[in-house]
Amino acid sequence: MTMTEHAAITFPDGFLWGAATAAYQIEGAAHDGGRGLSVWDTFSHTEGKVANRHTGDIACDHYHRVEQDVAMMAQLGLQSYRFSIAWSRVMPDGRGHVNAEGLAFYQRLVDLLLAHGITPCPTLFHWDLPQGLEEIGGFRNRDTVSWFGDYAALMVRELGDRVSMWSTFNEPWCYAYLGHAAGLHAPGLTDPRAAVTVAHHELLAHGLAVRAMRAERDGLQLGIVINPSNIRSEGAPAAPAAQIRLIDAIHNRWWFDGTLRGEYPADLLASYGALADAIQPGDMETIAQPLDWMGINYYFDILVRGVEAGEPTDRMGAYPTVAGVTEADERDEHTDMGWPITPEGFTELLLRLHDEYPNMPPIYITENGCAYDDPVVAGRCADPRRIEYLDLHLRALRDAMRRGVDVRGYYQWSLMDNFEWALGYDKRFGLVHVDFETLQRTPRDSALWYRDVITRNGLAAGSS
Ligand code: IFM
Repeated sequence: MTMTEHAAITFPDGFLWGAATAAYQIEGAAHDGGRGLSVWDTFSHTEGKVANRHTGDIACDHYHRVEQDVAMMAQLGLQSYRFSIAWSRVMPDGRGHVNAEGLAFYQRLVDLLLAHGITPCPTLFHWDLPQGLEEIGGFRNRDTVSWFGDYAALMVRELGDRVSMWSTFNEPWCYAYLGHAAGLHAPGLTDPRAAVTVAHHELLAHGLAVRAMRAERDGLQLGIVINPSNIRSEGAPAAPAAQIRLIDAIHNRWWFDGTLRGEYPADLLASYGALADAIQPGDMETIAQPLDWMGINYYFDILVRGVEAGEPTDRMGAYPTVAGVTEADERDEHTDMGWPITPEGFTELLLRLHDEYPNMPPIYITENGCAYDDPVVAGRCADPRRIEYLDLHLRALRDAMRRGVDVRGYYQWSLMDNFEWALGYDKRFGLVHVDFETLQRTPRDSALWYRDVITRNGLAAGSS
């Protein structure tokens, strides 16, 4: 990235500023407090699945340091905190027995947040399915849909008096396709039909949970978190347009068409054929429950190219039925994840969603951020690349809002460095640096910069 001068910008009054995390990535205490195992415990303890044999056994030890962590959030000026609830901490087997100690942890977290004036925003499912459910088919098993509904209702009964803003699923595309088609995430399957079944059952579970939560309590603000991307051809040979459209259907349209229109993209259903045989009459009505908000996670545009004759396409394993394309070559400028930096795509994506889905509810940006491994030197961690990334993306977001997109808040990913799934602890997304030997937290320069953004409700001139 090159340094550019920018004008000061302000966000609308009441715009909500926060940061996000997820249970398996930060909590640790995998065997404490009556928690049951999840698919990520199994996966991370399976040889060869996670870089450096890292696991979430300890992670950031947030479970034992929750008081200190919430105090840190308050010092950083966060107005809201997005976290996820570990299903297996509150229902160790995913159904039946409820673990009071697990519930008490989330009650304490919520009470601490409220005591500091921070709005809680829990997600019910951020990929850590109870292992007990996986053993009877996980989300491939249609029964898991109603067990998810029971869990959602339980959480509203327990926390609904203090928490109004909830999301059901985080990035259901990742769980379905990275977990069941590409085999890169838990539970590690490479079975396209399983992936499509899970993609459908996740949305069905979302719809059922929304109904169950509303039946428990009025006035909740319910949403789902999707991770859409622009799909672009870059480099030679160009990717065929029909294949780009198919990737777009799998990655983007399935989720928005399903939840907002009550239908799946016809082109994708045609391509899937019998792979999509889990869909039953009446399911789409359940899926298309009215929503109070939509969560959008945006990191980068997906860049693909056509394949040369004989070149393998196995890197597109997360997109069943797509053929003849592969990931484009890495750009020179990228984050530690290898991801390109495409803030202009953020504006374009939000405008597209606004145009194509007239019934889109108000949007919250529920994740945006980047991995850069800048070290702590003499107690300070200077991370100018993260500040520039965030600055550029906030400007792109404000641009989309000025052009009519209704966005009510923004959560940076992530509050602190954490377990980056199959890549372990080396990819650092945090505003706060975590030393995984001592578990010491050190707010980076970006955390102090973000605190100032929140205070001024905008960006200063020339800050990137
Ligand atoms: O760490 C993940 C998070 O769990 C879901 N969204 C993307 C982040 C960065 O990869």
